[in-house]
Parts: sequence; C-alpha cells; structure tokens
Amino acid sequence: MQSTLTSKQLGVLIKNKLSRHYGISAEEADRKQMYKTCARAVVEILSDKRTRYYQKLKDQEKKKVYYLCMEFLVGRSLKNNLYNLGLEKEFREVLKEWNFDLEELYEDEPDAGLGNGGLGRLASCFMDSLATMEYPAMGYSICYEYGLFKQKIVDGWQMELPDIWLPGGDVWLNQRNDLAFRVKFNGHVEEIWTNDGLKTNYTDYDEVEAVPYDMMISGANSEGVAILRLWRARDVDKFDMKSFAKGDYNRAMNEKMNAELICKVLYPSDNHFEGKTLRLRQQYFLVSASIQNIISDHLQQFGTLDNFSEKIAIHINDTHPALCIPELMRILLDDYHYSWENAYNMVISTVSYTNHTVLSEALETWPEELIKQQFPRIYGIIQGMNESYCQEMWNRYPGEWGKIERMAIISHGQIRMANLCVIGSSSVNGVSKLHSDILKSQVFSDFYQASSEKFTNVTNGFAHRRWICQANPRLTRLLDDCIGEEYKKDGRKLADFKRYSDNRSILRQLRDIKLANKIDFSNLMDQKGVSIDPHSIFDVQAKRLHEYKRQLLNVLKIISLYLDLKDDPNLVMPPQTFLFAAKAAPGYYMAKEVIRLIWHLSADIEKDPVLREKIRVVFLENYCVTMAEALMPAAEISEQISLAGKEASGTGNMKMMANGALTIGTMDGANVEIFEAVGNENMFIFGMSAEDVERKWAEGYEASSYYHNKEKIHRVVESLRRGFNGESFDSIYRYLIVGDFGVGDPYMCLADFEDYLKVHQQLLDVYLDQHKWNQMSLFNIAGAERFAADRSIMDYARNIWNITPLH
Ligand code: 73E
Repeated sequence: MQSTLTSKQLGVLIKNKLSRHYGISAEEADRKQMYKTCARAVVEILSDKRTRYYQKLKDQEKKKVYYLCMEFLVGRSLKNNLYNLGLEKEFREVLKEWNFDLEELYEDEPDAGLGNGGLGRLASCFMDSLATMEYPAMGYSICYEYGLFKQKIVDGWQMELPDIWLPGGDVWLNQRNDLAFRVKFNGHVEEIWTNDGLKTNYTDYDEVEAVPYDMMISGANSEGVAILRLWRARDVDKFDMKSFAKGDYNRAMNEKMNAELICKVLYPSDNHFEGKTLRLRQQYFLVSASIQNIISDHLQQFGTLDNFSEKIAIHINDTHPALCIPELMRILLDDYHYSWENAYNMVISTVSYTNHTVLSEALETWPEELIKQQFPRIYGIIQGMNESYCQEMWNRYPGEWGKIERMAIISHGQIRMANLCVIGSSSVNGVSKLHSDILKSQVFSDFYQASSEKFTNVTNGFAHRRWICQANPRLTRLLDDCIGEEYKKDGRKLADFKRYSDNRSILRQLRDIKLANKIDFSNLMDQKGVSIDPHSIFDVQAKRLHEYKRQLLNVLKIISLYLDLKDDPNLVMPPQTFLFAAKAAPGYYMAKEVIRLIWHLSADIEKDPVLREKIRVVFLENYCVTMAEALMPAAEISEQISLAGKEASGTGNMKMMANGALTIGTMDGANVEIFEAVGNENMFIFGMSAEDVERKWAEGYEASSYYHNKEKIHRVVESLRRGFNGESFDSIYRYLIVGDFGVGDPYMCLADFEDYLKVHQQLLDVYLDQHKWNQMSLFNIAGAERFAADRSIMDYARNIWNITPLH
C-alpha cells in the first residue's frame, strides 16, 4: 500500500517535529535540521506501518526467516524509503513551500557503509525484496560505530579516514533497551554428573550487554516493512566503585571500554580472512545476541521450542556468523535440556548457508586454542559435532582417512568454519551457476558426494527498484512508457522491452538518456574538482581492488593504447575515459600499488594535450553506494574481467547491464548467466574459461615466457619499469614477471592480455555504429530481467527456507 498522507498532514508532522527537537519553525530551520526532521517524519510513518504489518505477521503465525550477516551496505535511506512509501512527491511539495529542495536534502545523509562490497550490498538488496514481497523476515548485524573507511588519495597513495556516520545516520535507528541480551565470553566450563546426567557449569565469564538498534526498511508499494536489527555492545553495569573511590579512574572505566570495542569498527577486508581476536568476538557477539533474541521471540509466541524448525529458518551469509550453529546447540542443550541428537537435528534443519567465495585466503579457520579460550562451552560443542560427524563418516567410508580428514571440522589445531557450516546446515548454496558448480566439484566435493541433496544454487540479484527506478529516472520513464509499470513489481517483465529493439525512436532516446546521465555524472565530479568529458566513452571498472578482479589487466590495456598513441599521435581512436572506483584493504600492498599506478598513469596522460584528447584515466575517490548510484546509469562499458573461476558472482555487472552498459568480461561468476541472457552478439567475452585456467596451471604457467615472446606484452611490461609521471612501478613489474616464490602473475593477466586487447578493439568498432550499440544496450536492459533480487529471494524462499509471503 502506498502511504495516503496528504501534503498538508505531512506539513503538520514536520512542523511538530521541528518544534519538538529544535524549538524552531520551518522557516528558521537549516538544511541539516530539515534533513533530520524529514528522516524522523519518515521513521514515524514507518513505525505506524510496521505496527499494522506486525499484527498481520503475528496473526498468520507463518514461518519466518532470520538473515544473519556481518555486513549490510545500506547506503542512504531517505530517498529509498520515500520512493518505496510513494511519498516523494508530497515531501517535495511541502519542502518547496519552505524553499527546501528535496534532492539537496538527500545529499545531507551520510551513507550507512556497514559493509565492504558485494556481500554486504547483496544483504541490503535482499532486505528490500523481503519487505516488498511481504515475506516474514528480519536481518541481524552489528551497529558499527565506524563503517568502511573513507578513502583519500594523496599523490597516488590511498589514505584511510574514519567513517563517522552516526551523526546523521542515527536518526534511522530505534534503540530498544527492552530487548537487550547478555553475551558471555571467556571463563571456564566444568562438566558435572548429576542424577539427570551430564551437566555443564560455566563460571568466571565476562559479560557484555547487546542492545538492539532497529532500522526499518519499507517495502515498495506493499504493506511490508522489514527490520534490520543492529546490535551494539554495552558494558553491563559493573562500575568498579572501589577503584573509583580510591582515585583509580582508569581501572574503573576499563571494563566499559573493552565492551564497547566490540562494535567500534567494521573490518575493512573484502574476500580476505582477518584472523583477529576482536573480529572473532564480533562474530560471536552478533550470533549469540541474535539467537537468544530469536529463541525468546519464538517462546513468547508459541511457548515451546518443539516446533522451532517448523517455524524458523536461520540463514548465515558466508561463514562469518557460523558460530550460530554451536550457539543454538548450546541453548537447546544447556538451557532447554534437549538431547544431543534432538538438538543436532533441530539445528541442521533450521540453518542454511550461502558460500560467497572460493578464494583460499578468504576461508575462515580459527585456532582451536583461541575458540577454547574465548568461548569454552562453544568449543566443547564444536568438538562434539566434529566427533559425531567423523564417526558417521568412518562408518560410511571405512578406511578413507584422507577424505574424513578433509571433511573434519577440526584439523591440525584449526577450526574450519566452512566445514562447520556445511555439516551444521541443511542447505549450502553458491551465488551463480558456475560458482555453485565449482563448490560441488572442487571446494566441497567430498561433502557433495556424501550429501548431494544439500547443495543448490541461488544466483545473486540486485534491488532493481533502487538501481534502475531510483538511480536512473530517465530510463525509468522510458520503460514506463514502453512496457508499463508492472516490471517494478515483477522484474521479469523487463524482458518486454525487447519488443522495441527495432524502434529507431526508442533507440535514439536510449542514447539521449545515456548522454544526459553522463553529463549529470560529469557535473557531479566537476563539483569535486574532477573534469570528465561527457562526450567520451565511459569505460567503468567499479569494485573492490583485488588481484583476482584484475584492475591491473585493465591498466595494462590502457598502457598499450597509450603507447600506440605515443608512437602515432594521429591514430584514429574514439575518445575514451577509463573510470576506476575501488577501495583497497588498508594492509593490501599490491592493491595499493595498483591504485598508485592508476593515479600516476592518469597524471602522466593529463600532461600530454594530444593523448588527453583520446584517452583519459580517472580514479574516483571514495567509492560508496551513493557514488555507485550516480555511476551505474552513466556507464557505457562494464569491465568484468576477473580470472575465470575466481569471482563467485559479481553484482555490479548486473547493475550496469540493467542501466544499458555493455559488458566486456570473462566467463566468470554471473557473467556466464549474463551471456546466457543476452547472447554472444550483445556482449564482449574474452579470455580463458575456468577450465582453461585449471589446465594452464596444471601445464605450468610461465608469465615470463609471455613477456619474452609477445612483443605487445613486452612493450607494456617494460613501460612499468620506466614508470609514469616520474614514478617507477618496478614492484608491479616484479609481481608480474618474477613473483613471490617464483610464481609470477598469479592471476594470469598476461595470458588473457592479447585476447582482451583484441576484443576491446572490436568493442570500439561496434561503438562507432551507434544504432547497433543502442540495440545491444536495449537487449542488456531487457536481459537484466532475471537478475532482480526479488527473483533470488523467491528462490531462497521456495527452495531453501520454505517460507511463503503474508497474504
Ligand atoms: O563475487 C562476489 C559476490 O558477488 C564475492 O566476491 C563477494 O560476495 C558477492 C555477493 O555474493 C564476497 N565478499 C566476500 N566473500 N565473497 C567477503 C569475504 C570476507 C569478508 C568480507 C567479504
């Protein structure tokens, strides 16, 4: 249901809030005050809507899903909620009366950057779908005081600044002191025999209070409102009055600082395992608070846990919340006295797990000793699960020690979280067809043999209302005119746009829309002192900086063009702007070197008036959700060039195609399904397949032989040693040719280089044929039909969670 508030009622609501919070009238308010006030008004509207929805939810007693994730990359909320509530027009009108521009107010909201990249943004897109389609659902995460760092580039070096989002972001959070739980760490566990059997006694533990802060997310044109519950850690009132009285203020305050440290900051590495104790404590903190909350809600509603797995699905997004498996066991065993076997079965049938990466450096393994010290009871339960699973496998595969060792949860003093997840859940899925196949045939092949029924695929999706309708209003108007508005509810209807592939007027309009979006983006960048020519081709690679994503391969291509132009300044080439947007993990040396290379290459080109007419390189500082919302609609070429087999899915690829960009990419992740959707004639595929890559490693890959034998490669690699803008990049030359431990170019940039260059040239040739290009762009927009997050959520709901929407 769209909200039925009139502009007049809205005016009263806003005036009341201004008077209550600031004691001022609308005429006296400044922009910041007005933004906060509008946000408060929206929160109030959402609360009313939520109350109605909650009643419906309770009445229907349906099965619910709880989505646990260490990251939610929410971005801004005001625009999204106004759009979903259908109240943008009313707000705009009211604000205009007081000389405020709604679009300007949007700019005052900081991004809630509580995630690193694709994994966290996916979780946020899913919340939108769950609310819109009215599935009974709730998200759980941590309320980090600092989200992902703000990026500054100084002379090519990435600097990290704290992301202070709460002033401005906190208006969306509703603190629920009534729902606080206690989380226990450290201490000792004793096992005692009693008349009722073996009991455990947990003593000397430290306690932290977990306080929920709820963020409401409105469904679009529906009665649904989803809640994202973010936990903050608070000291349990244990103020040490004795120390304080003695004047030892430090000691008196110490405890408090430790508790609050837990939710201080998001760990800034994407696709990389950070084996820090504080990170482990964050994970357990999220899991323990959430599971206690789920159990207490369930008991309140049903008075028993016997129907727990019939009524509840718990989903863990990657292994980061894996400890929810032993935590749920612990509560069922110790607090509600279920037998081991019953508890085990309940847990498995409740929990499901999504794997998001096959990179070995991202696989979580924690030292046994650390888990034992931090959560002694949880450790005991993991041991029990490990023993019982290994026993079962011994019976099934007698003598196959190697196999059983690979499947064990505990091995060589390490606890393998992925194995814990597979064993402790009823469903394991990858995030694209290719990735799910790799899980079955490689990463989890032993488990797949033992329990093939657990394994499935759910291809990722994106919130198309946010990434098309809100981000690209021009395209939305065209779609509305051509195919009606049904696609907003049902993404599959985007396919109807194909009907217009021969309509010259529509194709021209598509081109005009793209140009207008490029001009908007250039103007936005102009305000930040970055000049971009909107009449050049926008070639975009926007994603975290990682070796496997191969931003370096893109740079090598640009250098090759640069050298061609240096050799022959009259070379005919359509003007191209290569846009990079990427944050590197703070400790990731090679990623930071690649940023430095991009930056100095850019500066070098800027100095040459002839070069600069044809190719320019722009590094966009501080990539975040809000920047992506401006960038995706302006992109013409989408660079998706990871080494095949490494990118689990990718979601930027889907957002860019939906906004009419053409993909140049490898057969990796969801690119494979984009290829299925649009066909070879509407996409630029190059390079090795995942199987080719495997074969090449088996044969023995020698990057240096490419360097010595291929003239174009030699020329480009040599230029790294000479350097750009007066800076040498010997580090990157060595990375490619010499390598650590003798493996140069571990992500095979040189092996795919020539094909990449060739296909890029084909792409430029097609670009000159504007009619053809626009047609291809149209097929991409229509082909994005299958990548709506609504479709992913329906897959999860039907095939994994077994839940249905409210009626
Ligand atoms: O391919 C992407 C995928 O589209 C994958 O790299 C990313 O998840 C996206 C959504 O499915 C991802 N992020 C992480 N693992 N996979 C990750 C790992 C550790 C910390 C933070 C993020």
